Amino acid sequence: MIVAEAVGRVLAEAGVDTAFGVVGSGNFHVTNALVAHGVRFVAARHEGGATTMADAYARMSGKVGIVSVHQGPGLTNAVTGIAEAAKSRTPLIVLTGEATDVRSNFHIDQDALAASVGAVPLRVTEAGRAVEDTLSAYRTAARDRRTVVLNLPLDVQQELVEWRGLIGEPHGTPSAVGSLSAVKSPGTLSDAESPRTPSAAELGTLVRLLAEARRPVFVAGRGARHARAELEELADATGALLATSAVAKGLFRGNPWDLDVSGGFATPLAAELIRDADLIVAWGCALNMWTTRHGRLIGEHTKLVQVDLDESALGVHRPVTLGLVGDTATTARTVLHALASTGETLAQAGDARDPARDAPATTGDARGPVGNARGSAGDAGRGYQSVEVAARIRAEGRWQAMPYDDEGGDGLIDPRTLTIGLDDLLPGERIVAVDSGNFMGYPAMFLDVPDERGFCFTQAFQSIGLGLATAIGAALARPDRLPVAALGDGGALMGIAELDTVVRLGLPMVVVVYDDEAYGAEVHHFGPHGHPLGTVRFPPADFAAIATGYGFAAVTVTGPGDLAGVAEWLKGPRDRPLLVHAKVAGKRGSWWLEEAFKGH
Ligand SMILES: Cc1ncc(C[n+]2csc(CCOP(=O)(O)OP(=O)(O)O)c2C)c(N)n1
Ligand SMILES: [Mg+2]
Repeated sequence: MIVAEAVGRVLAEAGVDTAFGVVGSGNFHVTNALVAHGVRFVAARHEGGATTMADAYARMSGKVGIVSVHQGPGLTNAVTGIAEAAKSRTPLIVLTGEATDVRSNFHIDQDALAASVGAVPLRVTEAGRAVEDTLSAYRTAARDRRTVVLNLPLDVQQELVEWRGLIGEPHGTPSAVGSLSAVKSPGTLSDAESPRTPSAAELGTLVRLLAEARRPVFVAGRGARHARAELEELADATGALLATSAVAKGLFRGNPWDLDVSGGFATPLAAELIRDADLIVAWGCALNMWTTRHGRLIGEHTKLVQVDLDESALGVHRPVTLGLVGDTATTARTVLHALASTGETLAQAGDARDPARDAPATTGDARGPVGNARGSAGDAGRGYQSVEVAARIRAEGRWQAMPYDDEGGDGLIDPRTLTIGLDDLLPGERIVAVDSGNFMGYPAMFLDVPDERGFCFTQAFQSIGLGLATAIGAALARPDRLPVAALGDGGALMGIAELDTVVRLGLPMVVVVYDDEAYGAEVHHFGPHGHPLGTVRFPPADFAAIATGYGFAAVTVTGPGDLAGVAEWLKGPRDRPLLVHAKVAGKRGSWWLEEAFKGH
């Protein structure tokens, strides 16, 4: 077989089940080899879309993402998606043809391009190394959680290679193959393979800080999405409240101590409780300006601990009291054992009452954060886990409970009213993807998600236009959930080509367009300073007609009554996806956007 076929076969045999892409001559054979060996291939309409689909698929499935693109322009079209994946440390392989002859129209410096956005440029260098080079790329993606651009030079692709399987191939060492089985599922490295584990002294310090803390809060990030059980157990043992960064939203859903997202999307209650913490432990979380509101969510005397696999992530955004290098689940488990074996008395003085006796009645909100599989806050009374805090989380822990003045009318719906209405209508088993823009906080705050695999947030590069492709990749990873894409009108039109992919794949998706006929983020950024806004405002676009042209069903929403059309679609048969064109009121910018402007 030729090298291109061998590359596809290696990836299929390594465990890849789905690949995305746009096929040209330079990636035709490798893509067909993937298909021939049982991999599902999803043809996107733009390489940017394909890459973000693969990124979202990887994030929501826990598998290595694969995208296949043509050399030169195929790769340049993919670059924004590659940058997003690389910044998010998504295990992703970009298979790309490569025109090494400088006289080729397709020639560019693909290594420099990949490196410039933080991806790892690798290459299949010769026929005899095809299997080994491909396995090496797979390991880099899976084990090191990196986005790899695997260049397939056109001349090398055509060379003949004798297939001898993954084990026993001419240049594949047994150890190279042996370690492959350990990296099939990213994020599940065995303890022995973790690059480092915290020292006994570091662990001892964390145990002491936790034992001393009266109001500890755990903030879990992307690097803790596999560590729910361990963190909940440790939180219960130490009386900690639980929060997440935006990318890990949903991780603690159903836990009575879940504060939801820390940062710009935090409820006033979550912000207050996090600010009042005396110890914050960040688990696999960068503690960036979004998660900490530029540091304002961290109290003056709050001690800060950061646990991360990546040593270079420690203390980058905030100075930390203690930084530990290690896997979050393993570290939490070790700390829990250490606490138990040292017999630390964690119950804090002054919290000695029996909470089971005096637990307050619930607020009657049947959809509140309590009433979960883990039972109620019956153990309240330890650390920050008090009866009072439990009651406040029940009463004020969700954005829906916050009163607001509806600003809709005159053919426009208040985006909060829209989103709350959708939250009520859409089934709970959903997977939500959110694009970037002024509107983004509404779906991020008002649409509930079932768990951390119910929210896909491709926002590390802060690009608009990725939301629809994100929803497609997420939908394919979780076909059991209703996919919801929340987009602004600007981001929707930027990524519009993939509406075709949604229809072609038969995805039962709900695409919600928050249409303010503007790049609202820019309007609210510059408007208050008196700048002319003609460059960022647009005439009306008929999204319902556009979507119908692609084969969608569509509903135009100008007031709460129009949501009946969504209810009607939900009744079934859902044989066509639905686009909800919401004409939203947008006189004022959203307050989380003001946070964003401070970052510019
Ligand atoms: C690829 C890209 N281009 C431009 C921007 C700058 N930008 C940020 S938000 C935004 C407007 C988005 O408009 P829309 O999708 O309608 O959402 P809205 O802000 O109106 O809610 C723009 C142009 C960006 N972040 N990414
Ligand atoms: Mg807009």
